[in-house]
Amino acid sequence: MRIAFCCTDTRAEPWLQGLGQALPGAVVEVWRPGAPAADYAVVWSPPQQFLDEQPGLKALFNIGAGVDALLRLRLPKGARVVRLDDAGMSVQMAEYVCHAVIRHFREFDGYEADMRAGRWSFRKPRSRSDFPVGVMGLGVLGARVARALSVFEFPVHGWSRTPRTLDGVRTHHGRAGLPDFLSSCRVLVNLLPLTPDTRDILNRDTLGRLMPGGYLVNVARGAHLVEEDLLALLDSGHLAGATLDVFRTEPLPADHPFWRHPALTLTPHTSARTLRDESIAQIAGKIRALEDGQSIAGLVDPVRGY
Ligand code: NDP
Ligand code: OXD
Repeated sequence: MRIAFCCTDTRAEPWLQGLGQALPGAVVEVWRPGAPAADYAVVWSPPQQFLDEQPGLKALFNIGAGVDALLRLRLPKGARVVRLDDAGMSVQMAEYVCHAVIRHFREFDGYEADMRAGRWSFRKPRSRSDFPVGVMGLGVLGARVARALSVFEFPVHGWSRTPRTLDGVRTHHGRAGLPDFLSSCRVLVNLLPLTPDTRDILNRDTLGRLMPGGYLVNVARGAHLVEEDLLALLDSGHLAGATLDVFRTEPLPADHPFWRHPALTLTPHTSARTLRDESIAQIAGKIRALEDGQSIAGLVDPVRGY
């Protein structure tokens, strides 16, 4: 069995070693133009030429959860597309989002500024019931985040494409359920995949439906958010702030207005990192299952886009 590794911005050596150990007998190598075609591929942002040279590929394993960039390419016919299915990401996402929501709710930025100014001053406790949180996307990551938030006793709402049930979460679904979902929330967390249906979904109209003093946490993709609309809603005071991990252009350009906005907290696309050992174990397990004719989780439907 041949496994081609074709991942931009990723050090190949430890992946080759890990996959080789997990799949004894497999030839695992970094793709070079003109190399023999592979049975399986492990990819992140591969060039089109790589895909064009893989006529017999059985499956493409994306070493991230989001496949929006991969689905923009022309894929080899008959190859299954498989995304990372948690592999240690959901706990990271739960940490990141709970941290962002609690930091805002408890006004820790204000306490930090007071501490730096040598000021001992209390803020009035705020009520959780005034801070309902909505999670857009109730998949592997969104469901974990919604459950984690409910442990802190925030009222939690969730929105998905099809109906979902989650203990402790009031769920809504479909375009018809969106207005009611949004108007029930003060804090909005985005964990949707980027598809033609969800591009630009965080805009003046949708964010404008949040309760006054709303707060956004975008940890999915930059192209979900219409950046000028966020700035306008912050400037009008309808939104109190946002924590953003993803951007339309990454790295965020040096002259981008987000860098200097006082109501924004920014991180460099790091809310849930790909963990190499967990990912190798998951991919190797799925290759073994496919070779044995078994079904696997994490298969992407290219028509649906996730
Ligand atoms: P899943 O595929 O498991 O879940 C997707 C969820 O979104 C599902 O609940 C799905 O609904 C819902 N959804 C999809 N389309 C729509 C729509 N049109 N309307 C309403 N709901 C919709 O994905 P994951 O949870 O694993 O990952 C989510 C995204 O997080 C990834 O696609 C990626 O972009 C991003 N991500 C970001 C990272 C970072 O570091 N910033 C790291 C990892 C992922 P249904 O349940 O009905 O199918
Ligand atoms: C992912 C990501 O999709 O890193 O996994 O954003």
